[in-house]
Amino acid sequence: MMIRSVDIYILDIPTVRPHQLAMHTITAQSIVVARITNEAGQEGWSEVATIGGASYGEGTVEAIKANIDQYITPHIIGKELADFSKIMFEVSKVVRGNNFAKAVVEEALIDLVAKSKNVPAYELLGGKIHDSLPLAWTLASGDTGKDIEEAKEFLRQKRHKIFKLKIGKGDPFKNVDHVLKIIAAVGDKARVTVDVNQAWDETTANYCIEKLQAGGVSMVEQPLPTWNYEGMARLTERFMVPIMADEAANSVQDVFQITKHRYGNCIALKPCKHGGLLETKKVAAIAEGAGFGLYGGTMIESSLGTAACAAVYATISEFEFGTEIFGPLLFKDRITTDEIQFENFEIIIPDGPGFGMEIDLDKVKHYARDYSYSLSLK
Ligand code: MUC
Ligand code: MG
Repeated sequence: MMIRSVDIYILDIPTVRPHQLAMHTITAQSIVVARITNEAGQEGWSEVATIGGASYGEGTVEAIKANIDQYITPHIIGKELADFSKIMFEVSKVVRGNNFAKAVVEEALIDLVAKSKNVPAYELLGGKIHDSLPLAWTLASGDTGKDIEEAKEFLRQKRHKIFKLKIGKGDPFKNVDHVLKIIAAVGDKARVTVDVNQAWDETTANYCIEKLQAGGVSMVEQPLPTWNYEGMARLTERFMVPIMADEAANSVQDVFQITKHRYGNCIALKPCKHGGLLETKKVAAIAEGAGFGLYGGTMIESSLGTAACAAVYATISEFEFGTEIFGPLLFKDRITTDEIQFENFEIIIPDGPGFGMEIDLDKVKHYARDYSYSLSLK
């Protein structure tokens, strides 16, 4: 069955509360949604997200859309859909980088192939190992009291017992205090990790990680800027607490170098960073071979993108740090009629055909950024 069309939409969906990272506070999350249609009119849908325009990483929703429309779509129209792996291999020969763009296209192809075979997408990825996975939540309201209340409430609801704190913004020493207060409040019932999002220099990292380690933090994510690989190696050597590479761990080749030189000792997976679900499996295999722990990361995708992450994470053997694919719980609304289920501190892997999510076209139209694109939605 041939590929007939590729439509790319940019959507902005509000969040339930402001979500504060080092470089940006999210109040509405920007996502890119892809729809790929085959000759029979069947549709595959997928989503990737970015954070804070170009402030988190180089990829922006505008660039993702422009590069797909201009440089990727022409290579896939008319191709045999079942050959999704070959299609993406051919795309990689003519488009460098652009991993987010490649990911959203590849995932829509996989959703469509799986739907046309009436099987869950994870069956095209080797089959699932997990029916559900542990789910962390990010406490990022920007206020210690609110964060503690939020953590206690989610423990009570059995929603999360792993909490990640975003501590890249503001005074590092006050932030360490903030973490220690949260550990004092919920540390006997929950694991507490921190994400610095590249905000520290090495001296600050040495000082703060010493205090965090002594205080019982169970993992430190991307403390240094991505370029400071050697600094990451020194921190990994010095501290017992695991040092996770996130923004630095993108392509298969990046991850190989990180594992080889121990620029950290665990990896946050994110299909968008790696260029799709197939590449995510390769990255996971490299990490596994090197004895690195894995974390099922998120760029804060809504239900559709989260279901795509869940499909591939379900096929990966072990997540020492659990997952953080909590996006649907942070969004005020969703663009699918199906909802992701969360139960007993875990996310349930959707089991329907494709990613198990039916699109709500009215919602896509409602949140689509450019009305001319929404008019073209059928
Ligand atoms: C990141 O850097 O990990 C993931 C969870 C969250 O709160 O922010 C994202 C990005
Ligand atoms: Mg991170």
